Amino acid sequence: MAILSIKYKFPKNFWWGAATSGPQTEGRFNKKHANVFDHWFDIEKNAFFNGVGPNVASNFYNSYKEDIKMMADIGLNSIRTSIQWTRLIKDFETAEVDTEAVAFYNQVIDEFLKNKIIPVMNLQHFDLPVELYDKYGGWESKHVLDLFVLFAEKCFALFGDRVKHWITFNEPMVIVEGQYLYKFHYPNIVDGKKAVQVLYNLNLASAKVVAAFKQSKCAKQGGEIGVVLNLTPSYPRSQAEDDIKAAAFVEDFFNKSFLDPVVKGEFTPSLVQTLRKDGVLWESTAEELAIIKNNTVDFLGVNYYQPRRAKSKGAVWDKTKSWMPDKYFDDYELPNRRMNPYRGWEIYPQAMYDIAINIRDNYNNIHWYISENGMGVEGEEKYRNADGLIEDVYRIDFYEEHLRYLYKAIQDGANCFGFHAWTAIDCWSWSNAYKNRYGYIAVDLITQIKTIKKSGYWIKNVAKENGF
Ligand code: BGP
Repeated sequence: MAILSIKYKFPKNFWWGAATSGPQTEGRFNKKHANVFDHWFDIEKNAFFNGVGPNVASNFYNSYKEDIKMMADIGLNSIRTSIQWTRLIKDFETAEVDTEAVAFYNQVIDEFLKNKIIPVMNLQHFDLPVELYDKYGGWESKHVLDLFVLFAEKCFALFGDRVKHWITFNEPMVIVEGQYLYKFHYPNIVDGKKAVQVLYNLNLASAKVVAAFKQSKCAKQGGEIGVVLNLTPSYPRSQAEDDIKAAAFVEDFFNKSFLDPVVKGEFTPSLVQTLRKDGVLWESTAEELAIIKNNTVDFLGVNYYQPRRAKSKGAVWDKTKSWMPDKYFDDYELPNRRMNPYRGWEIYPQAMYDIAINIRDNYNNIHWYISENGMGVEGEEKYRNADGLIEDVYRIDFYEEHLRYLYKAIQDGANCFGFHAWTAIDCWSWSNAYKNRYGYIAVDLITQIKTIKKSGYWIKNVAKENGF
């Protein structure tokens, strides 16, 4: 028998895991409040692929024991999910908890530990309680930031004895883009000035949660807190000066706007300058900026799916239009780019290396991990073979290609401690619902029967060998 040698061996204790979130898995069973997506589904079912909403999701509320066991069966040693604000908290103003929800999350955490899986708990994954939007304007309101801190403190106190890795926000920039710029999160507002204020407020919220965490027993016992950012590098169309300038703005606005404050405690000077010149800079106080300065994160999670490419503005920006970041760039489509046609995203594994080297060279080589990477594919049933196995070799290839670049970056000194796939078990994907499947494990929506795909057996081996 041929002995396969391991060509890409990863550092000791590497995290081989996967990410998901409460609102995308649990289902709304026994949940007393609605988040913005629950509410959007309640009022506009057609906004969701095939009219499928978050009510059942992948039924994790009822099947968490079996689901976690399956995650352990495919060798995963760490899982990120989220605690839903709309489930845990009964009264948002006082942070009085719902006791059934506390029992649920306790059982989930204990189940992870029993299965030797490190639980990584995120506090916010696009699931703002809708009543806080209706009452106060959600993230536009600094009062809501303080209510979020109360919720976070409850989580640290209740679960911090067992959960040692916390995340303040998943992809805060996507909240800005989805809710305030490009209409893919309820309430689908288009308002550049508000977007900029929310961008600032989310940074402040994250820093305030970090400050609260530092006071917690969990932090004193060695627990850590981070944030998950979607760092999609911005490549210019060409080396022409105006293309480089356009890409630099995209980098400032979509990446550095969070990366700089969370790691360095300060906003990017060139971004501040542009926003001030345009009269849209956020309102801030010296006290708030000091909170941001003094409460940077312990570690970073990086979600990477696709690169962003930018070119200089083709048409002159209409000055009568209200402010949008798009004033400074046009999106650029690379000719003959490799595509994932189902999701409409370019595939560009090399970016893994670029992200890692940027963190190494410009962000103090902070320790970080890939917190999401994955390939969403529609109609995977057609890949099911006679034995009932979905042969998702395209997913295995996708992961191996990305991991090779990550490996090279680690060889070159990147401080990366793990790789989380999106996702372990096919889950509900916002307005795309169950269109594209991402999991190592398939879910049948009618029966809720779950089966391991070929990629699930692949990752099991990778985790066992700590490489491939
Ligand atoms: C990330 C989100 C996830 C997940 C993933 C897949 O941006 O953090 O929640 O949804 O993208 O993307 P999509 O669901 O849009 O296909």
